[in-house]
Amino acid sequence: MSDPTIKGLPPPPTKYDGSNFRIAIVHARWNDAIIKALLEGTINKLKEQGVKQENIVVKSVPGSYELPFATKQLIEAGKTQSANAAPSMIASTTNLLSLIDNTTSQPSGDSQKSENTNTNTGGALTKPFDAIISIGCLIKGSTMHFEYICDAVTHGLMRVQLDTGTPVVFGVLTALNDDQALERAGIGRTEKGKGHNHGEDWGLAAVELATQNQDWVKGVL
Ligand code: RBF
Repeated sequence: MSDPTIKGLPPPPTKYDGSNFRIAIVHARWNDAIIKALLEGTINKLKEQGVKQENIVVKSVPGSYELPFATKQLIEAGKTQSANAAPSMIASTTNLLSLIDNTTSQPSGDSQKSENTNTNTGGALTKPFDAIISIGCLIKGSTMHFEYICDAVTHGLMRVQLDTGTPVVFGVLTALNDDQALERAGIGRTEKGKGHNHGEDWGLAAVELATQNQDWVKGVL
């Protein structure tokens, strides 16, 4: 019998509903096989919690060092996109009101139909991101590079979430060797087995934080 372990993330206290969330994922491309597995685990878990494919935006950067900047820019881009989409929503509301007005005065014509076109492409949400998951895999080499990048990325991502108010999930593996990284991506090749894909935990964390933050920003506890 294998030893029981106290480590790891227990199941969430409640089943969260991600169906109305817009989630961004930004991943580094260094250590590609590991990143691919982590990305798959993350997306699978997001979908399992109801997040729709069209509301998951995936972007990539070369390495983990680029993650804090890209994470911040994506959060800001989501907010800008949302603000730009707002006028067309106001316009459609106005059109709806004029439709009500017109029921008493004149029949609706073709011109109104064209004004009511939904500019929200493919039904995907255009609101700001509810959470963002930053994925990378750092593997220690023979120089101090690893230590410096780990430190910078960790602090950078923490700063981004505190500065922007958008939850940032820390999806960065900091492994001392290849096997540690492979096992944490669920594709281990050692006798201990394949390990656990931590991307799944990151998908869960994103929906949980997005749900809780929705209340917190409204002053609801
Ligand atoms: N990026 C990673 O995401 N994981 C790594 O393990 C990694 N190791 C690196 C090792 C060296 C010696 C160098 C020069 C870069 C490494 N990078 C790694 C890339 C780094 O995050 C970044 O993309 C580049 O430094 C360009 O800013």
